[in-house]
Amino acid sequence: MIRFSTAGESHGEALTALVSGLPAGVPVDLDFVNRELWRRQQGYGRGGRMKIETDKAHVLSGVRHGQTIGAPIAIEIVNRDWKNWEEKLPVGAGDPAKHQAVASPRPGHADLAGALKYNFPDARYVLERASARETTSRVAAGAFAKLMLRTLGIEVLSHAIRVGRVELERSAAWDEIVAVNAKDEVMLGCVDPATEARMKEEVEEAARTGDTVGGVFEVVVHGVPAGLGTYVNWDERMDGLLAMAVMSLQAVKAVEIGRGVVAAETFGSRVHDPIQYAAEPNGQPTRFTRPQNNAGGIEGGVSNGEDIVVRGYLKPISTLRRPLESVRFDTRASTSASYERSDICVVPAAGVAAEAMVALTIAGLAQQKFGGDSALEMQRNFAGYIEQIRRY
Ligand code: EPS
Repeated sequence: MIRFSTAGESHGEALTALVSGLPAGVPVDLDFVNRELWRRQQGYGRGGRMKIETDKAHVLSGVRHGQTIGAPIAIEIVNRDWKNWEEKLPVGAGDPAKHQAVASPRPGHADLAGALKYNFPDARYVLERASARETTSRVAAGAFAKLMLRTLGIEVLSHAIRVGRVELERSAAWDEIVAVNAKDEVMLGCVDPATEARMKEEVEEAARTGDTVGGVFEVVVHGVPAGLGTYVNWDERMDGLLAMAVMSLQAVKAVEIGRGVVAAETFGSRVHDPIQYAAEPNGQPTRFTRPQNNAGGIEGGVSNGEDIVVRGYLKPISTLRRPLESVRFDTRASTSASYERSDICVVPAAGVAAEAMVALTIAGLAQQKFGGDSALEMQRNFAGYIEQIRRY
């Protein structure tokens, strides 16, 4: 089983991730891991914090001579901002006068619910852990899941479908998604330049008015064979597992598999993907194919061999430069919500974090199905199954 957990606070010394269950012998490309961390920091509308941080993975265990050794992988990503917080957030008792209270909770953030739950006098410790900075750890862990999936020829990428009112009004081909993610300058991660320019205007409007803007990202998994996940038990269905993985990301408020939302408004005859059996034009062997992929590659909680498509719907970031009404924790007096700094739009960054969650989920299902303590054993089991499908 692949397991992972994260620890760390937004302004603490470091963020960490612990990943276990990957087979031994997976080649580890640290430049790839660090590029994933870089990608999470990009996008038009990111906040001031991204100018301070250059997230880099410091691998402490589980990797030797450039390969996994089957042992738990511990990763540390140092917070450069820590030097400004050492006295404000000490591990020891420190000087209470230096505590930097978050005096009035932000509507939409975990501030109020968290302070009530953990009995904190203000929201400082809440935001330290609730912050989306935690997704740095998830991206580091997800990069290792991607490296394992790569040995099976499976890839995971994302792109932006919507920013505020602006939507990509066509589907994106896999090659376009690869190309937009290969860029060294990230705008909003949309495959269509004209749509991306309009998305940028949406962010600019939010920036001008002290506001924030949400949107929709789409994660695509390419190269997954039919048969991962199962319908036999509710908690083993791939769509349910992916929904939880993506919904657990900060600011994600809805998850869609394939065209699930449109499907609810459409007749069945127009939604379901007809089944064909043909050779592909590129000379691939004859196989079951679909002229469209509204199901997003999953039927009955099982992958069906098409690309897996998961969309995440992001609410706008809850820290506003023109804050909403709130109440002081200490006096209960009406005031504005706290503001230090904030992102305006995080759609492409959230897409990268969702890729990590999807990669970890798919890697877990692949590990369950194909098993293997070494990459060699897993690849052999995988190849045997692919051959079985081919001969079906
Ligand atoms: C984030 C770092 C944070 C925020 C953001 C995500 O940095 P700071 O709080 O120091 O500005 O930019 O966090 C939130 C959106 C949030 O609500 O807390 C990051 O690295 O992604």
